[in-house]
Amino acid sequence: YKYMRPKSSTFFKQWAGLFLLAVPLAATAANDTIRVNQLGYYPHQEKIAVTDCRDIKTFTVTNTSTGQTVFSGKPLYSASSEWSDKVRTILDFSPLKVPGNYQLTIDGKYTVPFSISNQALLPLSRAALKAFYYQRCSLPIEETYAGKWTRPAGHPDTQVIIHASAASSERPAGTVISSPKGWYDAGDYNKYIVNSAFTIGLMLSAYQAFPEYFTKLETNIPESGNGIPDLLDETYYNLVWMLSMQDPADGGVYHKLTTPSFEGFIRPEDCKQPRYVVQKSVTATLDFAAVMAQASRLFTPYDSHFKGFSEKAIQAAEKAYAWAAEHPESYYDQRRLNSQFQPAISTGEYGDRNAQDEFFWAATELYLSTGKSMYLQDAAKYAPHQYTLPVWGNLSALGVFSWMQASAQKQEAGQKFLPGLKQSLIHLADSLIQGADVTPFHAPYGHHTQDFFWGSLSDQCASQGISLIHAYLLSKKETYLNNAYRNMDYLLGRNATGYCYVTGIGFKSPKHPHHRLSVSDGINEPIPGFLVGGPNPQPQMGLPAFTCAPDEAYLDQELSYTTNEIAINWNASLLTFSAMLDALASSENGQ
Ligand code: G3I
Ligand code: 9MR
Repeated sequence: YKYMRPKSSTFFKQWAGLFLLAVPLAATAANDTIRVNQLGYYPHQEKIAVTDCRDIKTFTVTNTSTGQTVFSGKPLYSASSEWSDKVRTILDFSPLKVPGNYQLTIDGKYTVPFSISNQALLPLSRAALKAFYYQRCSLPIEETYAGKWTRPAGHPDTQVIIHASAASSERPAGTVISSPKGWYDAGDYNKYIVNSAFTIGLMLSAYQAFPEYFTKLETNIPESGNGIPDLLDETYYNLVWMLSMQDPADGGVYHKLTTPSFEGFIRPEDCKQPRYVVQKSVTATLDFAAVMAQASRLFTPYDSHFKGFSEKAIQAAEKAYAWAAEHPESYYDQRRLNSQFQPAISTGEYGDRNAQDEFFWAATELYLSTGKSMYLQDAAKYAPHQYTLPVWGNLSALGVFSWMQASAQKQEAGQKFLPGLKQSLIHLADSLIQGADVTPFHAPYGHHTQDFFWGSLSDQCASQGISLIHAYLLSKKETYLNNAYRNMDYLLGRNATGYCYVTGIGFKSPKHPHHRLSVSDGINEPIPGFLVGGPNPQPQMGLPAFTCAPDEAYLDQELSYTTNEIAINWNASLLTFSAMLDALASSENGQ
């Protein structure tokens, strides 16, 4: 995972001095003595709060509308942090099951509000999906849908330059192509195929597991009310962009559409740097093939609306797959690229020198959509030996999820590898939940040093949660589902910093994400619905190193891209995690 940083940037110079003066190394606020899920609990859900207070005798829960005390209890257990002398005490109020607004009080001194609701995570699913609308490129973001976060269109991307690394005889360097729409990747304004494909693939994995849920999930976007689930409309906006990233001559797909170096913290409409498409890569091309094949299948029922998209997508997918099979070693290597071509490119790399998982996912989706035996053979050939968490750099889980959703007949075709992968998923689930209920935050995530790295709230915490839900769907073992909820509670506030890590949700949430759209819009509140990367003890160039525990290594600062950026793939994890839990909860409540 290599990337290069530009040597300096004005943004960095402007802010560096100020930052050193103003920033504490670990973030804690006064009023978060008791850590709870700040959004809400389902009636049937286990309900746990955690506090650093010592020697607690009792705690009580009061209904805030009636003033009545409805529950009192004693601590369940205490556990020390693996990295500091902090002792966390676990308070269990699971017997309380009546929807309402409450307040938990410890020894009459400290209090925290929380709620119980039949649709606890519905607002999160909505906000997490809506966030993609705000990331839309080349489009004015309208007040009707965005309220105060309205903005003019930026980055038309109708004049994108073929970079020397991407030159071909039909499209020599400097040729101009049109490649509009799509989502901005993250805090930056570039568009990267690998991450886009992972993002859509994961979102579609939730859709194919719970299609009914998504027919009801409306997010007030321009397409809402057109009879198509908003999730499909939203992903379509990015799929159309992706189609334009394929070279029609040979089927290969450009790795990314990017400025040579990152833009400053300016508004989209003020961005003037030229944008390029760079080298075709095997990973981008396979990810494109996978997601087009998958979308082709899932969009078929709505083909009259999307006017032939399904056919176009499957053709594009097959052509891409053929290119990848002929160029299996065409990895994207930015350092090598820069040693050969001008201008140098220093934006996100999404580098990955192993395409086995991409081959597996693409062959899987192509087989499930076309039934052609050559794809089945390749799926078997590239099938992983083990189940791994879904992350942008390892996509095999997306193939596994699709196999698990396929018809029994198709599953039969995968009998060489599918039973082993299911077993491996269950095995992973068993190891994740092992001992979770005696840890400081009462969750599978958050008590190992390796749980904290760039983007780990998505790539570890939510990915574990999603995997546990799939293990539950496979086995119907309640404990997997229960532990998935625990990771969600961690994301939403029951953790070492007390942050609910999603912008605009909860009483203590990130206010200064590394997000050019949020920083440059002149509005105080960040755009809502985004999951931040989260605690990450790896030092960031130019910032003081963290001296706190890894689970506290988080800064709510615009500069801190290693802990406080937002990204489409992270929001895909958030949405998938939240939507699957909410869909299961609504079926449990008979709604
Ligand atoms: O170090 C961890 C290791 O401890 C852990 O076990 C393992 C699990 O997969 O991951 C390891 O590597 C990390 C890697 O991401 C994999 O997730 C690296 O430390 C970390 O530096 C690397 O970060 C990536 C970052 O770009 C830098 O390349 C993020 O995943 C990736 O999300 C991020 O993506 C950027 C784009 O390049 C540009 N746009 C913004 C976007 C979000 O920050
Ligand atoms: O804003 C960029 C963010 O999207 C990337 O994840 C990150 C790492 O590649 O880089 C950010 O850009 C910074 C650059 O790397 C170094 N100079 C300051 C830039 C803005 O903070």
